[in-house]
Amino acid sequence: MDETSLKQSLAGIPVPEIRYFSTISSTNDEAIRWAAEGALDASMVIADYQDSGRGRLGRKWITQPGTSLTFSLILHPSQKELENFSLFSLLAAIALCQVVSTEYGLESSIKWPNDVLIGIRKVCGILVESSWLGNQVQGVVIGTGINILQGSVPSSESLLYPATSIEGELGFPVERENILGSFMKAFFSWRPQLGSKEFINFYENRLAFKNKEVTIVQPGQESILGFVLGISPNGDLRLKTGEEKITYIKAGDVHLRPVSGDNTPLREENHV
Ligand code: BT5
Repeated sequence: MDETSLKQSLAGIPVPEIRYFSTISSTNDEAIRWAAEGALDASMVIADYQDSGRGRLGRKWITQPGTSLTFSLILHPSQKELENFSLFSLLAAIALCQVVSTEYGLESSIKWPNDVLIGIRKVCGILVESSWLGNQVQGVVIGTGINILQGSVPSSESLLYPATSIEGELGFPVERENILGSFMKAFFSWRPQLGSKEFINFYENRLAFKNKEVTIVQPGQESILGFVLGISPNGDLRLKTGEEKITYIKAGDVHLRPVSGDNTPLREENHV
């Protein structure tokens, strides 16, 4: 991967500027800095290797050089997009699901809010962060890590949840640039549909644990037990928590665990 091959793979996609690094700490950190300096909408930071890739709540995103895609897109939301701000975190997950199914014939699902799974294994993690100027959003940074080649899959002891790669699922290697180009096309074709019925339906059709009983564990709060129904128009998880009771879980950090006794393969993991 280099600047030339990246530009070729992004031909025809409205990315005004790319910053490519062979090694960086975290593409999100660079993107947040760049957003504050005035990066244009849809500018992109991409790295062959991150040595301090981040997940949520101080967790790590682990990659190896030359094996995965790690990039961050800077968006300046329009007024209409600001009304659906919380859905930005679902957009990249939708785009990747579409690419892996239409181009590679792989079934994927989304563990709410935005981990992409193939079978029971995580293939992609997404970290959305915003930069603010006073109470105005200056930019949204969508950081995406996709395991492409099998060498990108971290050892199991460093993981909370089993992981896989596109190569591992297909049985043959794929070019990172090809997936990037397809992902970006899908991302920008879904962007105008943020919050539309199609957007919510597409997401709900791929929602992992649908109709399954899960436990939601939120730091400092009592766990909630319920059946996954879908999401609300603003991306909250909709759970059936009683005969007539629906509970909405705000997008944020939760541990979503299948309940003991449910014998789907997913419940082999104790931390989903
Ligand atoms: C995420 O956090 O899944 C968000 C990851 C976002 C990574 C991108 S890469 C580009 C941009 N720059 C950054 O610095 N970050 C973004 P979370 O839901 O908190 O999951 C983190 C957990 O995923 C870790 O604790 C591990 O268990 C697991 N994990 C780490 N590396 C992994 C990998 N390569 N594949 C699958 N799982 C992994």
